[in-house]
Amino acid sequence: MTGVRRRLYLTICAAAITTAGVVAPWPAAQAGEYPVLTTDGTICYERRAPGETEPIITVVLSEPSKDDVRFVLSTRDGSAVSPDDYVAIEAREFWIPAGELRVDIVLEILDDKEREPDEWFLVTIDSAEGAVIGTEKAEVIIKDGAAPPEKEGK
Ligand SMILES: [Ca+2]
Ligand SMILES: [Ca+2]
Repeated sequence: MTGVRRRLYLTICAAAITTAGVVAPWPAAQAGEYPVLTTDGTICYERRAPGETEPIITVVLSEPSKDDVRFVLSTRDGSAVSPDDYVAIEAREFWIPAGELRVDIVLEILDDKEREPDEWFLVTIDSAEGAVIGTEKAEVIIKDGAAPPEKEGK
């Protein structure tokens, strides 16, 4: 903290003591005020059958907000690497419209035609406006090849 910012902080703390008698920690006050933004990651296959939808991750709010909630989302390479295994998302802005609880984000997973073990990469919520970030990062697991056909008569 720089000298000026530290002095400002101390001044505000002193003001809080005189007006309220106690100093409430700021982040806790915010956490009660704003909904919490989380994502779970997902497990998907690198190859999709014809007609099968693209894999998605869902970002959800703990409760609806009266304002749009905006956030910036990125991906980070793990054992899965962009652009060989998936298409990276680089600090792209998304939003959940006022009154709604979720947004689906489509992932572009790429089939490299090589046999390999499961691979993973991370999805991170870098910043948010109008919400507190509950999940800073979540894992996307890419399984090799296509999903096995579902057995019938089960
Ligand atoms: Ca791969
Ligand atoms: Ca593969």
